[in-house]
Amino acid sequence: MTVHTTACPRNCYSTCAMRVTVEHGQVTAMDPHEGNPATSEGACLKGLSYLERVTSPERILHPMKRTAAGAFERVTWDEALDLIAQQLETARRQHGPRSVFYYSASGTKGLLNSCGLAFWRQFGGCTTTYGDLCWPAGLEATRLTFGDNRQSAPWDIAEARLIVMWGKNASETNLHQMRFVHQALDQGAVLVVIDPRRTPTSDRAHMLVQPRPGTDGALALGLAHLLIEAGHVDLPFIRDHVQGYEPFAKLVKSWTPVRTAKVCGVPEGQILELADLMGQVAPMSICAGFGMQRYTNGGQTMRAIQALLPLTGNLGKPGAGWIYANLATQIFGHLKDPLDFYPPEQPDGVVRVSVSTARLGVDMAAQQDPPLKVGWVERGNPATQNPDTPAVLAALRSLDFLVVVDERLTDTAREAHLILPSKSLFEQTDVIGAYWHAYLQIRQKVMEPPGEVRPETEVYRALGLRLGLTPDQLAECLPEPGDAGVEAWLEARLAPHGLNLEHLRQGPVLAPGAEEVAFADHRFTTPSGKVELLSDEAVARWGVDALPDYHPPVESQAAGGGKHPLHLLTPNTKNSIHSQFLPLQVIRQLMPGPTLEMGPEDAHARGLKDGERVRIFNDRGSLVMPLRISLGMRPGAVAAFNGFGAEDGGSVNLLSLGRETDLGHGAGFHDNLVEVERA
Ligand SMILES: Nc1nc2c(c(=O)[nH]1)N[C@H]1C(S)=C(S)[C@@H](COP(=O)(O)OP(=O)(O)OC[C@H]3O[C@@H](n4cnc5c(=O)[nH]c(N)nc54)[C@H](O)[C@@H]3O)O[C@H]1N2
Ligand SMILES: Nc1nc2c(c(=O)[nH]1)N[C@H]1C(S)=C(S)[C@@H](COP(=O)(O)OP(=O)(O)OC[C@H]3O[C@@H](n4cnc5c(=O)[nH]c(N)nc54)[C@H](O)[C@@H]3O)O[C@H]1N2
Ligand SMILES: [Mo]
Repeated sequence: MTVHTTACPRNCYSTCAMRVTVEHGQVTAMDPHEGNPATSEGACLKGLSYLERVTSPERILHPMKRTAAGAFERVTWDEALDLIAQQLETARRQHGPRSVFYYSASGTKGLLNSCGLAFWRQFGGCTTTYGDLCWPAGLEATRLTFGDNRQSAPWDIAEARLIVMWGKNASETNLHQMRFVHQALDQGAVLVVIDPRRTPTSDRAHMLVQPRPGTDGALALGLAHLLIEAGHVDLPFIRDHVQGYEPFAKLVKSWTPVRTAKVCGVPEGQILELADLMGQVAPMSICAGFGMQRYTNGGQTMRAIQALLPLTGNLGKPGAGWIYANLATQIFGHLKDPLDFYPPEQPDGVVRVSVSTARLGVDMAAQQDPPLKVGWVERGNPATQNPDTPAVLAALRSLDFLVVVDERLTDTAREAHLILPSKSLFEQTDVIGAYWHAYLQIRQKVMEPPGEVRPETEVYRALGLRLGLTPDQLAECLPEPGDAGVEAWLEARLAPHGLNLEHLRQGPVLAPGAEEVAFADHRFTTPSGKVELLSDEAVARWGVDALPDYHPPVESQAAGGGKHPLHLLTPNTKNSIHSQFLPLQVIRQLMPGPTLEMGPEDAHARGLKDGERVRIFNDRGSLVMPLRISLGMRPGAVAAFNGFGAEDGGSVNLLSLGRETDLGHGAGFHDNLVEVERA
């Protein structure tokens, strides 16, 4: 029996440190690792379900090729690699390397992920995506306002007297954060949750504000109006550290409680009460989730919310500030700069970055000179996770040849001509960062991959040899073969930061720039050196207003009237990380399939009963699933979790359109209108 330090590499705030026990080559136990005080309770149920996930009979253990009849049959690695090499060579010869499309998303964290694109550069180039499905509107808003995505240590929120959980459902998506929230509450802090849905995060909330989806920007402007009018502003802080206060104050003059209440669909009294809390209870932490930035106005919404902190002087102090994303661990270059998500003004000449990930299907189809011929998907499941599923499927199906690297048969893998098996978190060593805490962690190889599974780096090496890459070219993009090669590759990247693998094996290590209290230095790396309520860069780069004025989201404007009057929210659940974990038995027991949540008024108006099957539809598509009537749902809004696929009838992006957010090239998933009827 051996015990190893490792960490969960899923795209999740918590990024838990763990100790795993291995007996006879199999993981038999997963325990908390005290070296990461942010996640000291240990892994969640999903984490514990790795015991099932890595040995699941559903796991793909060898290459599989689609037959003419549409089934998948096992092939050898030699057959698979020969076939891929031949397809790639044909595409490159006939259309040039940019006819190869490389798509990767957020399936796993790790420095070795960068080998993918590095390989395609050596191939001669490829076409790939820009933007991100997740958080870029908020990242860019934060950068424009504060200069950088810095945030205080996770436990600092325990010092807050007022916590505003704004569009974040931490009880499900960052459950380790709730421990520190509970500490604050136990010491008398006030918790406000702002979400159109009542979620478990509001179980101990003093106030739940349920705005009309996509109107949070207006709510923030209305709150700013009241704070300024009541004189609840920190004028010395504003004088020294804020740019644009005067024009901002002028803008919010028109955001009276009456107007704000009308736009947001929130009682006027609640807005007054919240403004009072913000004006009188300090320190205040605003913990912003990703919910309200998944709209076409999401970036400006985030800027408007951020303004409430400098107005009230809630920056750079313990228990105060903006909690959105901590990029302290992104020290290895390729993720450091949120600008990486944007199309480079000067493409590097080899890689064409021309497909918006929010518009994946439509943009793929639009590629000419050359058109896309061969696709390679790894760490992503675009057939369920990207907006506008029909366009995504059409684009994938129009390729001559599609390779998907995954550990199970996802909706995307079903579209592949060839599926390659992927490693699990226990089967290759890597180094991972996080975006809530500031710990760098090792994700350790603790067992041999099962079956014929090979890590991506080994697959690329074998493919590179077939494509005639020279030893120098292979060394340029990949580690040397085997575990020793991977470790040497990682050491070379850690060394410049004074780190090494042995150190990480002892336990999580704080990133060099980690801060206890962000912005305590009052250093804002914006063009003016101040917090920018007014941003010329926002205008120049994104063509939005210099002030975070409110504009309704494109589609939601028509809510209430018309044939599709309901907002469809498609949030995340504690039971999955997007499309991952849902198929496991242990998870199925808790969540057997998709459901649609609807408030009693909307259900009554449609004559619908709890538990019956309903059809959710708009002009883009329809889905059928059981209805769950919930007192916690705001009238006019319904919700179904994202992550389920076609087989479960829960592929929610059949109903969404690929619209980019106003800042950062994100995806406006929640700006989505539907109607619901009995199925
Ligand atoms: N268990 C679990 N944890 C996860 C993930 C997961 O899939 N499962 N995913 C990880 C990733 S990649 C991400 S991006 C994060 C996301 O973490 P969160 O931001 O917490 O999650 P979301 O579900 O996207 O959105 C949060 C809330 O926003 C609400 N919301 C929707 N529209 C609006 C609006 O207009 N205004 C307001 N105020 N609220 C709105 C939704 O109802 C939802 O409850 O979680 C990470 N952690
Ligand atoms: N409607 C709607 N859609 C959404 C969202 C929403 O709120 N609403 N949220 C969006 C957000 S925030 C995000 S982050 C995205 C997530 O979108 P994706 O990143 O595409 O989604 P995941 O389901 O996490 O998984 C990707 C795939 O990676 C595979 N994978 C895991 N580890 C590895 C590995 O080591 N190697 C390889 N090759 N594959 C691996 C998994 O098996 C899984 O099939 O979804 C977005 N989609
Ligand atoms: Mo995400």
